[in-house]
Amino acid sequence: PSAILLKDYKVPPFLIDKTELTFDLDETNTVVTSHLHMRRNPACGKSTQPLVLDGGEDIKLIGVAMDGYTLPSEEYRLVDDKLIITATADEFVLTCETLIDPQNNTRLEGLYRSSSMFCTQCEAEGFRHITYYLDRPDVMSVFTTTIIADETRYPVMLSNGNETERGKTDEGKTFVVWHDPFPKPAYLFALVAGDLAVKNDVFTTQSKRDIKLQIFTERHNIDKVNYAMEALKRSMRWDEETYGREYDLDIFMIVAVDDFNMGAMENKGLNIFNSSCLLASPETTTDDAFLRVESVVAHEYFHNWSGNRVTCRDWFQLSLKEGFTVFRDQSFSSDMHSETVKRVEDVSFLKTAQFAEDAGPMAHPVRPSSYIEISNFYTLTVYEKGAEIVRMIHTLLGEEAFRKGSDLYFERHDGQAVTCDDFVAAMQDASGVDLTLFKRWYSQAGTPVVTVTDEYDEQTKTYRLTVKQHTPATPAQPTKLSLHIPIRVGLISEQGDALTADFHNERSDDFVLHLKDNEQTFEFTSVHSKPIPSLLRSFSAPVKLHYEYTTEQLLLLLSCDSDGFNRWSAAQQLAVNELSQLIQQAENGDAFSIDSNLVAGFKALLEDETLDPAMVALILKLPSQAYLSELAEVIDPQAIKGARHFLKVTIANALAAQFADVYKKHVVMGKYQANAQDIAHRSLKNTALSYWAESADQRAQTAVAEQFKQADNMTDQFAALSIAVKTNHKSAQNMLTAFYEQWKAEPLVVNKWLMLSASQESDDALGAVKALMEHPSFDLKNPNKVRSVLGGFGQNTSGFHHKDGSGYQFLADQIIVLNKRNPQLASRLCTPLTRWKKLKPELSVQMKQQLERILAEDLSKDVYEVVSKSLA
Ligand code: HT7
Ligand code: ZN
Repeated sequence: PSAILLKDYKVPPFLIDKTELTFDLDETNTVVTSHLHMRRNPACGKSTQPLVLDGGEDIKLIGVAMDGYTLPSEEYRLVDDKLIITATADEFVLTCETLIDPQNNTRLEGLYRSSSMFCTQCEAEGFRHITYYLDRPDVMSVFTTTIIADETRYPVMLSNGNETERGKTDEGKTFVVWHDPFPKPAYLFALVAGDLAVKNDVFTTQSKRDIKLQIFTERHNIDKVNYAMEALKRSMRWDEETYGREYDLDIFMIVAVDDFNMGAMENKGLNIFNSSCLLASPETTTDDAFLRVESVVAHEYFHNWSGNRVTCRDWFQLSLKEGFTVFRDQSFSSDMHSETVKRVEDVSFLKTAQFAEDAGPMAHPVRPSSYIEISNFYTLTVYEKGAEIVRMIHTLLGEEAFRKGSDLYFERHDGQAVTCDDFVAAMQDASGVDLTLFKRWYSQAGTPVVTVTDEYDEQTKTYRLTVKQHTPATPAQPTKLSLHIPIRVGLISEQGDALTADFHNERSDDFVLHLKDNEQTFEFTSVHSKPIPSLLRSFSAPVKLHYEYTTEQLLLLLSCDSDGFNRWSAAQQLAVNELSQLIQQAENGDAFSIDSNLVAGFKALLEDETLDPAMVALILKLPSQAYLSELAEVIDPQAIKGARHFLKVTIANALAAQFADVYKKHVVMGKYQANAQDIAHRSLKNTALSYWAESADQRAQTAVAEQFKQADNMTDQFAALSIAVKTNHKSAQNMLTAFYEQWKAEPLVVNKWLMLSASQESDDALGAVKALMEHPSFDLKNPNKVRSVLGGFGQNTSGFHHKDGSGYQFLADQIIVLNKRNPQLASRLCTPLTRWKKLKPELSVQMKQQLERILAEDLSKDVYEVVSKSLA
């Protein structure tokens, strides 16, 4: 397969002003008729280029006509899934009839079946699996869609826009016509048909228009959409208040489907959701999952402006809509709950997963310059690092100018398909802030390393920070340029108070430094005592920061920094320092020994009742095995696991009484609510239990079993079960069995059970995972189930990283099977194998062998791209 390059972008030679589609729905033989009102693109001048329409290997062309004239087979060609028509007029109506088989569409792209319904997924290039089309985001068209089906089986028939007509065909079937007045690219097209239940609501916009809101699910799930509906209304209000964006159509619909490759899809007026991101009830959904529902509902809704009204010119610009929309959904969640907690969670995820991507073989810029399969570029870099870029622009411009920039962007580009440069230009033009150098963030891959040293001159009361930046080489980018990095800094006295200083004619204790060169020194004057710097406050840039903090300084920052984020960051650094030593000891075969500073810091934290329980819980969470792997130069999974376990048990035994006390104090009384306050208490309570259960105090074991039995909500029940499994509770197996029996009718809960079971460490972890894949609740067609089992197995150190390589071989076997059935899913499952170069040599060689074995297969573009780049 060949690569597509950003530099080859050309405007489309044809435009499609109107798209009229008719779907005669049938499980295995759906006939799609399209009438495309086309004309040559005036931007191409006088051209005679042939018309080349995208298609897929899974669609069958029945016939093609131009202005009503049926083309004989010599007047068109089908080459490499493309329909080519050499001779066309300047303006014409092209009619295509195609036959598709939704029932056997296991790729879950285009039109497919999920349970008993029909649904679509067209981003990025799924529409070409429905009919021949100019399937690219810069071709925007007004769609009218007619759905014909047997109403007894498919009483609900939906598409984008407004329903304009409904009636009976001559054969007695029902037809429904939908018209979407907003021109859109084909990737935003959607169709759903099924026997669905609906929850209705109304939202009154700021200009007093009533919008009909509808959420559709399979009948047995309709009692689980209240939370999503409320989240939708909060999102609509927030977008009006924060960005001045009002909803445009008269109706907004969401549909939940069980089989879905990603989280959700922002189709115009008809969002389609993975049911795991929409359905929620206290009994079946954890706090984390509630928050995820809220943020995904918000994310997809926000796309109506940042993505749909203003869309991407080409797929290289994906972060234009995704980075901006992630930034918007993060800000929304932050406003709805706690700003610091949200920031810690987002940064922790970025530093674990995106930094690893940036350091691996698939590293790419936020605006990539080449791809083989675009589905592989829906990445943490495009989404999360893309959001960090928007956040940095927000920091550079300030709240008010950022809003002016956003207003200008929407005003300038409404109804257009544009680039990341257009976004930055609007921000620059509205604010007057020069973003020329800053734009390098879009084109340069890799995580910059920022190293800070300092000196304080007692005589002159001057404090200097010398800051250096360096970005390591990434594939295809051996040399790197310096970036414009905003570094928020605070100064703190050795007593823990804020310390003011003069810097650039401003007296403050909190500054934004603009690092633009490879090395710069920043001088602060009138600083009355030697400061401890609080660096990169709120994580003002996605970089790796190095400063030689002493343990005492970190403990001071942990207890005194006014920036909540950096208090967490100090605790993380303390734990990382401790764990690095333990990992080293494990690798050397030495006995474990720890410093007691972390224990002292945690003790103070547990005894301070004035602190926000959510923050205390976050600080107590030890750096994950995945994050420690990202930090390691050479990954030794067993050593990391052993070190982490030792530290947790040591802290647990030293502070068992405090953990028991905190556990009891933070029990939430009353009816379950997914609000910030209750979530915070549950989080601290369950974190305390996870430590207490690691201690020698037997009462903790009883508490775990009691909580499992008596919990009235999934957060507490699942926390108890997970703790039991992770601490080898004597009843862990019985609890797992009881949990399955209790929840076997709830697929989303069963997925949690599958994941936890697959992650359970044992001598025969692989055997256990194989048995799970034979379990009646498992279904290879369902991506959520595959991700649960294989994702859980990926966290199973003894099983996945078994020294005989059997864990890697098993994952490779699954990838090979899924490569044909569902290439997008298969390709994502490759991620753990792409880290092979960083593993210790005896494991690395085995992982590499499995990648080579996969590469020898007849591969989809998706899997080929990831595996071949990993081996390069
Ligand atoms: N914009 C949506 C992306 C998406 C997707 C991409 C590839 C394959 C399947 C997919 N499902 C959804 C989701 C979003 O970012 O909002
Ligand atoms: Zn998105």
